[in-house]
Amino acid sequence: VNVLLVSANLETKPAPVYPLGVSRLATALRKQGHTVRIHDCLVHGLAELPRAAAEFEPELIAVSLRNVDNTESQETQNYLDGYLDVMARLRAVSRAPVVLGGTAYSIFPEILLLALQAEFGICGPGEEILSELAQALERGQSPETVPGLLLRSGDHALRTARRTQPAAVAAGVVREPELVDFYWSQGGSLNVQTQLGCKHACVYCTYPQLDGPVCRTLPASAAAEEVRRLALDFGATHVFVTDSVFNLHPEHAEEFCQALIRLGRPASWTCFCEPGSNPGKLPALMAQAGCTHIEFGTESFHDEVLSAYAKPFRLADVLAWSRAVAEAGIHQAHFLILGGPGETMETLSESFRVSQGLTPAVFFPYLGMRIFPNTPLHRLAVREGVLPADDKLLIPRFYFSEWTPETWLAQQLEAQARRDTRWVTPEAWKQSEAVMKKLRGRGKKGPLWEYLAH
Ligand code: B12
Ligand code: SF4
Repeated sequence: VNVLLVSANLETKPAPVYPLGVSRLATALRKQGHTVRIHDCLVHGLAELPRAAAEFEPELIAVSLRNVDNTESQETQNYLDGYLDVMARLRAVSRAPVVLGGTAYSIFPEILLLALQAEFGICGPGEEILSELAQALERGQSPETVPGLLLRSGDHALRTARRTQPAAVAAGVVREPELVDFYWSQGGSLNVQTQLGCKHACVYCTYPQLDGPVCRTLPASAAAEEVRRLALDFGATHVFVTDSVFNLHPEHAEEFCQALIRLGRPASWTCFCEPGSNPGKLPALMAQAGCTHIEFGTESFHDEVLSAYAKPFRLADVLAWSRAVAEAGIHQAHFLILGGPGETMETLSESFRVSQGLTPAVFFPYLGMRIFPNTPLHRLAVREGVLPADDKLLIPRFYFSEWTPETWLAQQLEAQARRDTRWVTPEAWKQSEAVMKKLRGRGKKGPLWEYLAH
């Protein structure tokens, strides 16, 4: 069938992000013989969407919803209105059924299916289920025969049979040259995925819901080959590894690095790491394989808070990783969530104090913890009576520890950012946009946050 794939994401901060999920879906659908057209609202324009949809005459429209909101309590940005707009433009010109997917959708499946009045929805990695849906439509079979689908019937969402196997991550994703040109010239990287899933259960995190708790890996050599193709085919010199936790399985991470080294280190790269078990030789190997930037989901520099957040590591691990990464010559940024469960005035000032010893490093603090449905944090907030049980959470809600109220916390952070400019508040990050633009104009690639560390 003719499938129109729409990337609805218009966000360009911190950088425009190549819609890798959409390319994965297109690759899977084309393999099955379907005709696919991609409309990326950022690249091709929202205004152009109706003309594209009318011209192509799709029999199925698949809309990818990436972000719900920016997870920031101070300058909250919500993307729902944009998604309603996309749906209205599509409905104005096409009667084709609409299937929703993507990370935003997967966090709020029923609510978004009904709010956007789509016909179908698919949670998590969508390659297999979307292909099965397209095939069912082609054969005139009922979509109800496709396991893992959410169907809208009036104002109700119904689930088809459960799928027994978690989706795998397949090799050989084909990128769209037109999109690559846009994202490579406008942003700081192209992207690659080497694995899916996370076995941990940090209190606030949606990732185990999005990708599943079981880790599925791409063979390391195939993942490295994708990096080589990005460099060869598109001239990419920097790649973002999108894995939730690149070093979740250190052996796989090592194999990926070794494969890149064998290929002659085709590009430099950034990834997310957990400062978990002993770093050993991994940071040095990563540097040798071209890794230049690591973003740590550290969240706090205090053991009691790390424990309350259910993080799978402690401060000693963070310090060991920080040292090892600095020695390997890799830039490091630590993302922190201030004021979540267990935070007190003492733990906060201790976090500020400990951060002084981490050099060179940049700190990106979030104030309060965004509460997402079906997370341990959601249950805690309801139990503590700070969130009504019937709050659907689509409008962002943030958890603040009773010991560190929001206004007080914001003042503390501002003071800390004045003392140590490596603490990049959302405001400072915004102010640095002009500098970033200048650097990008000079052809600098990568996340560029190391320029904020002075
Ligand atoms: C890597 C990443 C980043 C990197 C991206 C770097 C790069 N160059 O690629 C960086 C650090 C820049 C980033 C930034 C942001 N991110 Co981010 N990011 C991720 C992460 C870890 C992986 C995303 C990814 O690429 N996955 C790999 C691709 C292949 O998978 P995918 O896109 O999800 O697509 C699959 C499925 O979703 C599905 N699918 C997708 N579309 C569709 C459509 C249909 C119809 C179907 C059926 C299926 C389907 O099938 C696809 C193939 O398997 C996710 C968390 C996660 N585990 O998913 C968060 C995540 C997507 N990010 C999120 C957010 C909020 C942001 C920011 C807004 C944060 C901020 N305040 O700056 C920005 C926005 C950036 C932008 N321009 O849009 C949220 C989005 C949900 C939400 N809470 O709103 C997530 C889920 C994390 C979270 N907090 O819960 N991010
Ligand atoms: S380790 Fe990272 S991806 Fe895994 S549950 Fe914790 S925050 Fe989420």
